[in-house]
Amino acid sequence: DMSAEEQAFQARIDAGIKIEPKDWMPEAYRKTLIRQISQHAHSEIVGQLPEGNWVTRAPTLQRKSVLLAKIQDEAGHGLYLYSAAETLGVSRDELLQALHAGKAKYSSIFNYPTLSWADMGAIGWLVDGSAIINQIPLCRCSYGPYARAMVRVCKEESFHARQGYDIMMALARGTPEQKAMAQDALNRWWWPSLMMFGPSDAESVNSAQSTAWRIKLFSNDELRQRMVDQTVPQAEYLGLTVPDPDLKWNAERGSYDFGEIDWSEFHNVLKGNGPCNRERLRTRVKAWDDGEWFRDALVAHADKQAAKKNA
Ligand code: FAQ
Repeated sequence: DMSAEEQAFQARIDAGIKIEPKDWMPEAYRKTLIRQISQHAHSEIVGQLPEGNWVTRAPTLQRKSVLLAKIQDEAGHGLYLYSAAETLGVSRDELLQALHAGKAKYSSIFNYPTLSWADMGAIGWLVDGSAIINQIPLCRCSYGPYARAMVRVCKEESFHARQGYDIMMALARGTPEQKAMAQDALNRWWWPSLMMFGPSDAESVNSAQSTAWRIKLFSNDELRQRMVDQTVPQAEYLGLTVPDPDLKWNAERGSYDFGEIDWSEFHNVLKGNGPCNRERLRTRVKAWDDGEWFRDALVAHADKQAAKKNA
């Protein structure tokens, strides 16, 4: 049974009132948000790595500067999200330690390799496309700092998705080799992109409570369906084939039916055994260790300034 405090809290949520950092909240609500927001922050930061692989090999100066801008946006998103998590009483150092120790999750999608330039197109189109579908509703979620961070993040994500689709269009209209590269990237990124939305509703342990708290406004399967319905016509426009023999328009539902996701692959990636899990973690830990001298210098400088002021 809910306490009087919990009932009042749930009534505010049901009335669509945002919860702010200093408001009373159940410990489980705080914990759920720290979990989700920190996973989301880690995803933005680790998500820079697959694209970082192509910065020095972008085909033109224009493509390179656009890709750089996108990757820098992702750093910014990670920082807003760590700040939003900190409003819940956890420190950024604790969150990063959990990531570096391999204890914190980040999105499964960033454990796949980027083998060709076309992967920059497929990531923008499919991965940022999926991120937008998942994040637009989060702009209306119950926790104020998270909801507000999502507004700007979503605007930037739509630029990212457009740049990805623009790469796909250039390749799809290019030479047969270029078109084949685009098709290969779609083949490799399609299913992992569908996995981004999380387990099926039947398997989603956190959904019921997160929905009651208006952290989730749509279920994992609803958002995944929305992604398929939005993306299939975009693939058709490119003249590419979605790698799913079971994909079929269902006129009765007004939606596409699609094939079964390989959930064993998903769980394997979550356990740390995807193609790039170890490499991603190693790269982040090395970046943290290599930056130690700089963090130490910042603290030393701040201490010196404070000492001067107090003298
Ligand atoms: N990967 O009960 P549920 C981006 C975990 S976009 C890894 O359904 P929930 C932009 C889940 O955490 C990507 N783990 O959980 C970008 C839970 O484990 P836990 C980031 C996953 O939370 C683009 C367990 O499975 N976006 O970064 C995944 O209700 C391009 C059971 O699942 C967000 O984080 C997965 N795919 O729903 C950057 C959005 N799916 O924590 C660079 C915010 C599930 O109990 C380049 N997050 N799990 O140990 C969410 O909306 C939700 O957390 C879901 C999962 C929908 C991801």
